[in-house]
Amino acid sequence: MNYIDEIKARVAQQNPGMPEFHQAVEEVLESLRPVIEKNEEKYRKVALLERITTPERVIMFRVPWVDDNGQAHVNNGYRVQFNGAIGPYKGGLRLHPTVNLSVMKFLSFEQTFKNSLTGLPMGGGKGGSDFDPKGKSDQEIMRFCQSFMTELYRYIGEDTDVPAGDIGVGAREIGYLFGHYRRIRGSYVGGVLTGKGLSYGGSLARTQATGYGLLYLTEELLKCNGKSLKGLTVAVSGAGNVATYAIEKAWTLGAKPVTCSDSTGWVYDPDGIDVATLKEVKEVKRARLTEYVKARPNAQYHEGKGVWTVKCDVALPCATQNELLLDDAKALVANGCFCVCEGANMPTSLDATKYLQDSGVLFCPGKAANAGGVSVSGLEMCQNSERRSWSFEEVDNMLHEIMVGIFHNVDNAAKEYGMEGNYVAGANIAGFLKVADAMLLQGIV
Ligand code: NDP
Ligand code: 2IT
Repeated sequence: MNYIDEIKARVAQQNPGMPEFHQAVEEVLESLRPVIEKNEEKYRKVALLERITTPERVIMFRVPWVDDNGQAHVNNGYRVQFNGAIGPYKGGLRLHPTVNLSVMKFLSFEQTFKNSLTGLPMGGGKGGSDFDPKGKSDQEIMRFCQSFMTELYRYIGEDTDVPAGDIGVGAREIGYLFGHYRRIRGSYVGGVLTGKGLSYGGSLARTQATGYGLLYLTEELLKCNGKSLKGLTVAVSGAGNVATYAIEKAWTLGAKPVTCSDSTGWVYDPDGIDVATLKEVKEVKRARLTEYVKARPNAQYHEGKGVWTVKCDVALPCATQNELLLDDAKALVANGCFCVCEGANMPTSLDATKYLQDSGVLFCPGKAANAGGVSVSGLEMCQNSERRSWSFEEVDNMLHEIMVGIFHNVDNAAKEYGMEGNYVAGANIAGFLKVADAMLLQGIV
């Protein structure tokens, strides 16, 4: 059997019942065929693919907490430290009822290649819990975060593993996590978390970074394909951190974002999504999107799925994994969509990705397109080590430069391996080569 098929079988056998992890590994390994063919003997000898598909460490722990009525609850806590070859493990924490070991492994595996693409010295990690923050009071969120950190603190550190936000973890949660870490460590280690508040070591532009970065990369991709964002209609899914700032930057770059969605429904606003209303509903009130349409009489609210049935030129999935399936891809193509860039991690299923690529849609995978968030996290770490802070404009300019750089790195890797325009292959190959090189140089570890 060839090396790639052997590893795919190995991953399937060793990780039963983990479909998201299998999906992520499949996507990466399939892209690597030409690279592995060239180097098979060298990689086999040092079990490189076995090691790169096996996390260095998986930490699982109990998270007990007490609700406002005095009732105790228990959730599962995770941190997967997937690959530390090029820097301290780095990646977000997700709080969502769908979190399980498969989701944690897929996210930390993807993060390894994403972080490599940023050009910054960061390894891949991810963590979180199946705790559902919806409907919880601030006090309940705080107690949960403190209990979670009581276990996690032993495994993290500014040179070891640096968590940040992801779904369900924003400024409020990072604040509670940081406060508790500082208390139990008895030491102020600013660089142990990123996405911190501006008053205690956070970086300007981190909040905006993933959404803005997604648009910077999309703009560059379109430019290099003889197109421009100006005047285009954009469909966005999600209504959280990534979606909100993607919508904001789409407007700035001359496009018109017309949709957003959450886990219960989606909104079509023919006048374009109003960013101030969206922020008021989601960031301030933490309410449902039904509140958005109350403030915008021309907008329509639809229950359930369906955001990809809207006529658009560009689609930006910014909610969660496997939210853009084959039928959605068909609807997008039928409606004339010619560009899909992933703001979320693995939002597009494998068959949908193939359909989009075969239909000539410009498709950029999340590990390149949403790398702006972790890039500015890397810049936050730099500022923390230097004990200084850069202006919004300085960070935003660096973010722009990094995203343009990522696009060209990905584009060039695809060209070099004879797959021009296949940005999935380009991203996987470019991300892989740096990590693989570091692993080869560091011996069997
Ligand atoms: P948020 O928690 O801020 O927002 C998530 C959004 O997605 C919400 O609108 C949420 O709706 C919706 N959503 C979440 N889970 C589901 C689900 N199972 N089905 C339908 N809708 C869902 O998270 P972020 O914006 O930070 O993250 C969005 C995506 O971007 C994730 O894939 C994340 O991994 C990725 N990402 C995030 C980065 C960051 O810096 N934050 C960086 C790079 C990638 P509801 O509120 O109703 O649950
Ligand atoms: O998926 C991601 O890249 C993130 N959630 C951001 C991770 C980070 O460390 O900023």
